Amino acid sequence: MNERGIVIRSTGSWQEVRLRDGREVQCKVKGTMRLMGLRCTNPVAVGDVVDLSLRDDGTALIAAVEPRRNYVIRRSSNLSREFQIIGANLDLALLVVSLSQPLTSTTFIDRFLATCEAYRVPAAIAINKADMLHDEEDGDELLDAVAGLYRTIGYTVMATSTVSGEGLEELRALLRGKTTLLSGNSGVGKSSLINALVPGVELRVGRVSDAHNKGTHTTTFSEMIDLPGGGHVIDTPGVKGFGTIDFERTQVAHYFPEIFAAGRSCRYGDCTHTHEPGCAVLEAVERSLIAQSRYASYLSILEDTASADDKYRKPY
Ligand SMILES: Nc1nc2c(ncn2[C@@H]2O[C@H](COP(=O)(O)OP(=O)(O)O)[C@@H](O)[C@H]2O)c(=O)[nH]1
Ligand SMILES: [Mg+2]
Ligand SMILES: [Zn+2]
Repeated sequence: MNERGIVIRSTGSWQEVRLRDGREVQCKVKGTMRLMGLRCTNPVAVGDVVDLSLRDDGTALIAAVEPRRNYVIRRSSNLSREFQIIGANLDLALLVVSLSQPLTSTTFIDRFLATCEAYRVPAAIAINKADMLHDEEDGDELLDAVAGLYRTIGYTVMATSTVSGEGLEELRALLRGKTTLLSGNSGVGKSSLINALVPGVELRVGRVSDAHNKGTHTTTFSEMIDLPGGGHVIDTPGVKGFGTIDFERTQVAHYFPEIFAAGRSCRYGDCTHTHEPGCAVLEAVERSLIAQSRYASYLSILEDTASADDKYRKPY
């Protein structure tokens, strides 16, 4: 019998799909689909709408994935050939960052935001563990600087704490009625935030190891959770780096809104904003109108596209 449903849990090798009548079934992906997604570690992601055929034992085979409205995808590791779709059919991607333990790098933030721009997923940032920053010397200055940087570009940024409750009302309001992907390094507090927003889910939360200030990988699969006021959040395993994929060299600036805006005034239409005379972006960086960190991230993605060019053309 054929059914349609939405993928609510996925480890990559198995999926749990919620059918329209609310039943949840364990699924495997049909072998042929795996081949089609050869370079992708998961041809089916949480948020996907899938067609499946139920088997007598109560499990099902996923036969097809409906076209995605959008998705967030990353390269499994830097310049690796494998891709990972982190979530599909999203209203919002919330990047959870921490500026204390662990420290999320600006490169990570910028690569994530650029990917969201490229795949047309609205993005926002939660700077979690705000309580720790308030306790640290210069912590509030760091918080304001990072929040200010991304707000100026146009992103919604909020400071949150699952310990003090700071920012949780604001976060609740932002997520209401939407399907939101939570992403970020391990140990930044994604699962803790969901636990704070959804009474009773009790997702496993990891300890940040003292030795490396990195979270243990407590969340091992992606999972969609219903929000009490309507909407859904997708908890994901933490990722170390964020490799961007299939960006055209000339397109990279499009994914940095402030660089794109400044670039309209460059002398040459095909300016790469790296060395050209009359480059308005270089001038804006010089005058600190564009943050050094953002420009460095732009260059790092540009470098990846140079080495990846031709080798990894669009997988889809
Ligand atoms: N001080 C502080 N610790 C937090 C906060 N949120 C989470 N943590 C801690 O950070 C660690 C990692 O949290 P977890 O939710 O597993 O992070 P995840 O890997 O992003 O899902 C746990 O020890 C949490 O108790 C916060 O807002 N403030
Ligand atoms: Mg987690
Ligand atoms: Zn330029």
